[in-house]
Amino acid sequence: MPKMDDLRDKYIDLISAAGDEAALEELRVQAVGKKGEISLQMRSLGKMSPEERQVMGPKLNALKDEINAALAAKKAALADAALNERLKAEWLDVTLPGRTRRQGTIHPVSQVWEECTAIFADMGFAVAEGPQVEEDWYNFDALNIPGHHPARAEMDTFYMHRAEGDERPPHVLRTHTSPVQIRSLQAHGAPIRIVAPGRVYRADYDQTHTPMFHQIEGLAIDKDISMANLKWVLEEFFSAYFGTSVKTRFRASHFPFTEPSAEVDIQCQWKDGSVVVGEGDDWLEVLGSGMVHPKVLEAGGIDPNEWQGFAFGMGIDRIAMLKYGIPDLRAFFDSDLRWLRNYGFASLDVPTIRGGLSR
Ligand code: 2NL
Repeated sequence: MPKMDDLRDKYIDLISAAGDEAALEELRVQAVGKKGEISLQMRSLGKMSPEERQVMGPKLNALKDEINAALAAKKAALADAALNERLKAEWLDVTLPGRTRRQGTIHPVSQVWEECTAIFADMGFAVAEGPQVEEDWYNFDALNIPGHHPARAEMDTFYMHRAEGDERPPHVLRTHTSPVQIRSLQAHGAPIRIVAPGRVYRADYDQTHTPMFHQIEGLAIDKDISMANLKWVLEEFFSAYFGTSVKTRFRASHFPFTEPSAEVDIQCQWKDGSVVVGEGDDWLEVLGSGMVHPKVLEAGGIDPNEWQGFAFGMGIDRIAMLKYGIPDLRAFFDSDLRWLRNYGFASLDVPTIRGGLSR
């Protein structure tokens, strides 16, 4: 039988060197488990003389207690060390400043789009929308635009590719939102009062034209709608939109889809290179309009002997440029958005949280 002190020293050393809980458990089984070294010795007490047993019994019990205590102490020490490791690894400096969040903003064109539809909605116009890829019948024929009209040339209009043998009617990227209004007429009939805002496409690109731009068209059909109603609606609209009363000037014009037709100018003044609306005695052309052509009413399934009304079309981007003094249309769509702050829109690179870190 190994000497008790040797046994004690062996296990106390092993326990103190144990690297983790698993090693500690192994030592526990080895020392004081059912078949452990100390348990075996306890079992051998029965073979001892009573005198021997009286000495060895308490000694073995004390040793067992000491080893159990050492195991528990080491276990606690290991748990402490593990917690310290975690605390060291997972510390968090809650006093660090927050990360700067860049705040987005509505695009000025979207904002103007909404402003316009809201103003017309207040006057009783419903909002209509439709496809951007449109049958050429809806985009041109229904609007009394003849096949030979220059607007229908591939120079000016984006035609969708058609595979050989595709017999479907030609499709174009709509060049105005008028087809939406034809579809609304067909679907709902007269009377009708709608605006059709949306994206439109023409093959054109310079300081005042982009191949995609935005338009809002209006249509009011009833028994007795007149040019006078058109004039009131437009003056009401411009005054609401520019926030000041704006004089309008109607000039006789020509569109295939209206008769008579008028181009509409708004009162403005040039002040060192930029334009101010609602002042002065200069004029700025902003929209086209007229009484809907009988052929167009017919295309919409409406009897022109029974119904009549006005229509108008206006560029959203253009009146956004006017309101916010933006000189180049391309800035809306081609540039990144940092320029926006020049026009009073919070731009994407302006930190909006005070005290945030600058990058
Ligand atoms: C312009 C000209 C215009 C219309 C658009 C229209 C729509 C239907 C029937 C008749 Cl469904 N007309 N729209 C009418 C006149 C002019 O736009 O220069 N826009 C910027």
